[in-house]
Amino acid sequence: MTEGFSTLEGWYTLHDFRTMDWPAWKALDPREKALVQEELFSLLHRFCAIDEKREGSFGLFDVAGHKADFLFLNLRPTLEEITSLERDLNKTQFARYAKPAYSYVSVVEISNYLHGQEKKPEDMLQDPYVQSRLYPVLPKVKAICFYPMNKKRDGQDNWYTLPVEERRALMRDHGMTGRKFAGQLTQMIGGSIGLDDWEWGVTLFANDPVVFKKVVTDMRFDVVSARYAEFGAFFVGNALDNDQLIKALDGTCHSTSK
Ligand code: 76R
Repeated sequence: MTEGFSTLEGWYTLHDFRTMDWPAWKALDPREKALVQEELFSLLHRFCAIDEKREGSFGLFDVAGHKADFLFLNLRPTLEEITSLERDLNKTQFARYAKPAYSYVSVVEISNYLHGQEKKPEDMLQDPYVQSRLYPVLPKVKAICFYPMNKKRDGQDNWYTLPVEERRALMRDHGMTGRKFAGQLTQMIGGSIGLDDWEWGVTLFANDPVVFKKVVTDMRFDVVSARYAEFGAFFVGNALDNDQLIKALDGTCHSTSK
């Protein structure tokens, strides 16, 4: 840990992207389809109940493009709960039709680049704002954008050899750009060094997906992104409630109440 810099960690996250085998799904007998959906809904009810008890958070999204069809996004206090819920989904009949497309594991992270430089981590943890960022209720907005990213370690462009003061100044500019979008966008940063293939998973939530394009474009002009950022694949989608999910699956289900 470099001097003057620390991170706090909250809930573990699993972004579980699935691609539907639509021909197999369409070929299912309607009664069979209803049973598969009912089993899926009982699992989704459990995920939602955890959200209500504040023992994690859950969101389901309809992904645009061919990279995936659905995103199951789950946050939990421990990695054991993450592997267990992943298995629960895999054991459903629905998983025969909803194949793994991509996944990302991280832990919600906030850094003290801008806040709490003088505060001890244990004092920062008392702050209700910090609590709400580390243990977030996923916002009930229309759209989501997810992508993994790194900070470069490439010759002169090495984020990790920059002095902390320089990183802090660059992150201040990043934060200022971000704040121009206050009220239109929520960011959730998942730290994934040592957990997955990239260093962070960035999840953005907004009602208008155009905001994703605008914020990511503006940030490309900040030195921290222009010079040091490397990006993985981008995923974008719409939030799905139970009724919309049934419509998407083109089926019927008796136990749709949340
Ligand atoms: O003000 C604060 O409380 C937090 C300031 C802040 C930090 C520390 C902040 C603000 N971010 C921080 C950390 Mn962010 N963020 C991204 C991306 O596309 C790109 O170019 C980058 C992807 C977006 C769009 C975005 C949005 N942020 C980070 C980190 C960890 C870096 C590290 O530790 O080195 C990453 C990888 C990252 C990436 N950021 C904001 C936003 C927005 C909209 C804000 C202001 C609003 C907010 O605080 O939520």
